[in-house]
Amino acid sequence: MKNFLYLLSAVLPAAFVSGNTVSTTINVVNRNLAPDGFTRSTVVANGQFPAAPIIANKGDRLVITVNNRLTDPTMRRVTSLNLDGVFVQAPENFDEGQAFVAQCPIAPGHSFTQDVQLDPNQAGTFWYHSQLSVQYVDGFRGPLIIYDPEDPQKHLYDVDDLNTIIQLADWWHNSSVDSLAFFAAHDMIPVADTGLINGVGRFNGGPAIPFAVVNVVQHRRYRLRIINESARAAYNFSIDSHNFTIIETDGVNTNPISGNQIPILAGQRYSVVVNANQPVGNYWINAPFSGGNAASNPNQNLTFSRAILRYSGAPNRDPTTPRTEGPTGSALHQVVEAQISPLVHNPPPPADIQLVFSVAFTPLQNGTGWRINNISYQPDRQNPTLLKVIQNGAEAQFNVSEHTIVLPQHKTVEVVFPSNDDDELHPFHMHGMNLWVVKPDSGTVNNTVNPIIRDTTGSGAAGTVVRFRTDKVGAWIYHCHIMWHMAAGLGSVMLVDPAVTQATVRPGVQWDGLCPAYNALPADEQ
Ligand SMILES: *[C@@H]1O[C@H](CO)[C@@H](O)[C@H](O)[C@H]1NC(C)=O
Ligand SMILES: *[C@@H]1O[C@H](CO)[C@@H](O)[C@H](O)[C@H]1NC(C)=O
Ligand SMILES: *[C@@H]1O[C@H](CO)[C@@H](O)[C@H](O)[C@H]1NC(C)=O
Ligand SMILES: *[C@@H]1O[C@H](CO)[C@@H](O)[C@H](O)[C@H]1NC(C)=O
Ligand SMILES: *[C@@H]1O[C@H](CO)[C@@H](O)[C@H](O)[C@H]1NC(C)=O
Ligand SMILES: *[C@@H]1O[C@H](CO)[C@@H](O)[C@H](O)[C@H]1NC(C)=O
Ligand SMILES: *[C@@H]1O[C@H](CO)[C@@H](O)[C@H](O)[C@H]1NC(C)=O
Ligand SMILES: *[C@@H]1O[C@H](CO)[C@@H](O)[C@H](O)[C@H]1NC(C)=O
Ligand SMILES: *[C@@H]1O[C@H](CO)[C@@H](O)[C@H](O)[C@H]1NC(C)=O
Ligand SMILES: [Cu+2]
Repeated sequence: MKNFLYLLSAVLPAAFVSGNTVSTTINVVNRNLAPDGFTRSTVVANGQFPAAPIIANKGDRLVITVNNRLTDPTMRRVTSLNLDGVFVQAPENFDEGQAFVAQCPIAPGHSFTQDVQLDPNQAGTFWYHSQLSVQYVDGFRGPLIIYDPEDPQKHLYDVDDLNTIIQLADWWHNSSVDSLAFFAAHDMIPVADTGLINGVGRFNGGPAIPFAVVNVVQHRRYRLRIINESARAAYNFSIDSHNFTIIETDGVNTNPISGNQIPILAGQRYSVVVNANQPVGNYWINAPFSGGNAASNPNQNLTFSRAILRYSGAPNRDPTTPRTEGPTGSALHQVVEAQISPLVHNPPPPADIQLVFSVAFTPLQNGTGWRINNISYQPDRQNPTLLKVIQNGAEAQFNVSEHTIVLPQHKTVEVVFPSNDDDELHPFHMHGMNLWVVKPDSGTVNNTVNPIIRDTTGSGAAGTVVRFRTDKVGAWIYHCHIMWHMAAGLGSVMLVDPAVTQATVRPGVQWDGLCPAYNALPADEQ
């Protein structure tokens, strides 16, 4: 019984599910956009930033066709799509999107259709983005919401619609290619110019772009779905004069827990219920972010990283209260990961296998960068992991730098991150499955009774311990969601039973064509 949720999803074959099919076409294009008033070329889905939400119900099938129409040589012209946090089923590992692990990138002029049967038990707040290097920094990122018509938390809120999706994103004026070159040359991630909320923001010296508005009606309760789509920044989310109740972490229902501020790392999602129980008015939503400071980029101004909660009947103007970074001192009731527990009792099984991941950094100029156990992850750019496994099964060979860890099926793996002395948390994100966060950075004990369950958790100075099950065959990347760190080596691949992967994963002709098309590109287009 203790593995109830997991077992249920494992034994229900996709054919049992009678959901609808949600079909979407994403034309990935270059377009000049100015979300903060500064015009730059972007890489965006259907010409929009942020990309339009993909909306589904629990158990639906998602059929997403990506047409690569990229032409701008100042940015990467190949691409790939990841449905972040979605439990892609094991035999569909090839639809997972991780460039150089699950597939070759999609070449310009080519298409790839990802056909994903959603897990019958998975609902909540997700997002989709380019999973090629740091390309999502150039704009290809948007929300993916899986609604649950039988949401067990429905009694806690009245409104949950497109108006209540809150997307936090860091934004750079330079292209990600230039920024990555800067990082490699200086060992310093370029400091974001702007923090965007729902696609708008301001920077020092820029125009006064109107802040995003979340409209509410007094006395109604709103489920805000907050997505940290940042490539680096972590945000402290709060709303002036309002408490909120957290009910979801990364697609997992939680026991309701209240506070007035929550830190959100890159790649993490929370649903919070806000009761519009204050006098009719305009209130600041504060989302100051970390990641560099104004001293290293004079454009950056944390007091601009905000939106407005506007009650129906309030004047159409900014709040008149000071622009703070949220509650402080005795007024601060911060909710930390270690206090949150899943709604459905689902403790982790005892560990069968233990991995220790020591994270360290040596300067990029010396050719290494970020390392896990002294391995700086770099994929084999001609031969993605899954391709090698499909060709060679258990005999597949990997370079050390591919940091591929072969695991047996149906085991519980514990990953221990010893304390590191980095000044920021590394939000490690697992593809295809969830993690039991036995010891979050904010915890002091190992909780094997009711730990938080999510797919992204920060590892830092206090050390963390997570567990996951190897019940899905295939190659699943486990990486830091600070995409700059990942590009500099902070990743590894969990390869579950290559022999069974070879026997069961059947990608099809369109997938088979991706590598030949990619490998035929001139080097500067790859
Ligand atoms: C960004 O672009 C500007 C103008 O081209 C340049 O001066 C600056 O060095 C660039 N910064 C980075 C981090 O690439
Ligand atoms: C988003 O994640 C980044 C990186 O972990 C973090 O610095 C930033 O504060 C987060 N933003 C929010 C709003 O939580
Ligand atoms: C928020 O919660 C705190 C702590 O429970 C409480 O003291 C405060 O009155 C609440 N504020 C509002 C606006 O409900
Ligand atoms: C978030 O708030 C905590 C507690 O006040 C503070 O330690 C941290 O520096 C803040 N982070 C950001 C990104 O503002
Ligand atoms: C941020 O913007 C405000 C309002 O324009 C300004 O008063 C403040 O000096 C700016 N802060 C920084 C660090 O640039
Ligand atoms: C690179 O390594 C050499 C030899 O260990 C060392 O002397 C040098 O300081 C390193 N460079 C940087 C930028 O750390
Ligand atoms: C770490 O890796 C580097 C480069 O691959 C190698 O030279 C060095 O000996 C390794 N150090 C340890 C402690 O394994
Ligand atoms: C190692 O990587 C290179 C390309 O970087 C590739 O040609 C070679 O086949 C790889 N070796 C293995 C064992 O995968
Ligand atoms: C938590 O578990 C890890 C890994 O099993 C272990 O190394 C560590 O000592 C435990 N910590 C505590 C406080 O029990
Ligand atoms: Cu990191």
